[in-house]
Amino acid sequence: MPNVYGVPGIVEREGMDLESDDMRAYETFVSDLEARGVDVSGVERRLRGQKIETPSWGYGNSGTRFKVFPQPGVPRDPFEKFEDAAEVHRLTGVSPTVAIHIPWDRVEDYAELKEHARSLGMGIGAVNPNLFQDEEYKLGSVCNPDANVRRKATDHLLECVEVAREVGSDIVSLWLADGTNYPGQDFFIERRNRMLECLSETYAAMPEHMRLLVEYKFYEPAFYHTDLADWGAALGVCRRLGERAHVLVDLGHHAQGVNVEHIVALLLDEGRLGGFHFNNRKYGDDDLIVGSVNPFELFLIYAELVEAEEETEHPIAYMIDQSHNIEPKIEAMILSVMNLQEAYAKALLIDRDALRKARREGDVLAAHRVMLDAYNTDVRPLCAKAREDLGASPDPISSFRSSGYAEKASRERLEGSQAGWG
Ligand SMILES: [Mn+2]
Repeated sequence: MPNVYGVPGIVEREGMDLESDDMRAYETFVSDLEARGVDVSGVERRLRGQKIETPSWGYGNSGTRFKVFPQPGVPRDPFEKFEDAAEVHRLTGVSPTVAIHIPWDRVEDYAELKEHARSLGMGIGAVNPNLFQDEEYKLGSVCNPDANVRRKATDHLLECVEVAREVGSDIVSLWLADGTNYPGQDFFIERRNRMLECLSETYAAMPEHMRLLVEYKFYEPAFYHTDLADWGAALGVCRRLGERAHVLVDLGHHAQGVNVEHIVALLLDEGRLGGFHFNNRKYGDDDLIVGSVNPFELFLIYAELVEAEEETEHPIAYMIDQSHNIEPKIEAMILSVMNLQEAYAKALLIDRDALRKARREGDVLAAHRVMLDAYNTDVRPLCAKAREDLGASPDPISSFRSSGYAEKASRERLEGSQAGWG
């Protein structure tokens, strides 16, 4: 068994003693990294500074088109979703904010929700409008041929700007389900102009500190064309709106084989990378736990981010967007955050000087091996140490399992409902 820092070969014990074997094992691990030229304290500092936002909808019941499997202890209202999220933050130390979804998280008094979050040591993050669930949106929301429907959609966007203002959030994060199902159904360009008109009105209503994140997705629910199908379409719209409109990359929203890390690099270079929706996929928009199917891709995305993130003018919003249909939700969220910590840690270990040299010299495999050296390093001890230093848990899943939180929630929360669809 690994010890509390996950250093292999040391037996795990009750009542860890950081002065003795655990700490000595970690020091050996650190000197090995330092011998490779790694600035370990710098890596530890950046790991402690990482921030991952979890989504309120990731704590509610969810399902596929075919079935929602309810889970015991699921939150009954937005307040309880924040309690679950606070548990994830307590154990990981890096997830202090929660994205909310309107109307799923609509409450009478947003100041009360904000205060509730604050009392848990949490904050409210991105506000996500819902432009896909009402009858009127059958032919789209902001792209709909009917001006009355577009008015309704725009009013909802304006409501979300207002909610963001009330809860002290600086992000409205937009995903459109708009598209067409059949060739000839509607005008591509007219639809785009309708969208630009609605989004311009929304953008103009945002206070100076607020940003609009524009998410794209190549298909679904529309199956012939999608109005914001890819990063280029999203970037074009952002450019038309203004400096505070940025592209959001959801890892599950590309066709098979698309090089997502390349998209990340391009958006960084354009100064328009606004944020991420982390998840993982095998086939479609599967919304599985980030890093579960393709951890190497996640590492390569972070490899592009680590150099750029300290120089970007605006902070990049790192958010999880997942649907935990069969797995326990809080544990799934904890594991997701840990996977993101590990991907980030590995990317921080990349020997940038060696990489630059190999690239300049055209040494193809030397450059590739620099990446493999970082990727193949077991960074769990570093991440455990960072969590420990933040006052969180070195071993969050075990801590959660022994805390009794899930059992208590199952006993006390009866008749929790699903996140909002089905
Ligand atoms: Mn998303």
